Amino acid sequence: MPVAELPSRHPDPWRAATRHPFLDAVRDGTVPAAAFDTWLVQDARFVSDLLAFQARLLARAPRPAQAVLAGGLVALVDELSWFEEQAAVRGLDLDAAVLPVTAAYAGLLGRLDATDVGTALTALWTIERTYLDAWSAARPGAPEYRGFVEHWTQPGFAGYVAGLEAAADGVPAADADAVFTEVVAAEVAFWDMAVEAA
Ligand code: HMH
Repeated sequence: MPVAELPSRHPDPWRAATRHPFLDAVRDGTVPAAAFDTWLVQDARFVSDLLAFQARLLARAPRPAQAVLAGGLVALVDELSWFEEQAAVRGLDLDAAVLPVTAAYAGLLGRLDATDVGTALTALWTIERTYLDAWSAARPGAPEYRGFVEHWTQPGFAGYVAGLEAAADGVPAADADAVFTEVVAAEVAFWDMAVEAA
């Protein structure tokens, strides 16, 4: 089954992860700055965890998946620099305590190391496709958050997600539905954290 079929196989979890009240509030400008900042600091931590996971995945990836994974690693390093700039502008401490939802997501990434490579690639595609669709729903974004919405809806990001899709489709996954729903649930919990921080 192509991974692109997964969202329509699990429409309710998919909608919960990609049409979340947090993104509605980013679009409408009703998200409190403190809640956004809490989310931003945790997301920087997630990206750091994702970079480490993806580096481990590259080490065991089949030849056709290597280029997209390596390109994604460079993009994640740049993303961490971008988070540091945003944190400096907003006066945020990126070394703040890791919240339980962020630690739980890191645990999921760690468990993916022990899965077959097709399952791990399906998970990575799900992580990025969820994020792309969620931010796309926040377009154009309230003026104070527009830069973030534009950052996470750039054409280059969509192209990267398409490359991950091809990589995931190139390797069979033991249980694509199970890993898809587990990742989507982690994404919902991550957005919920931002709303709870309000
Ligand atoms: C929670 N999921 C979450 N944060 C991100 N930055 C991405 C996906 C995309 O890398």
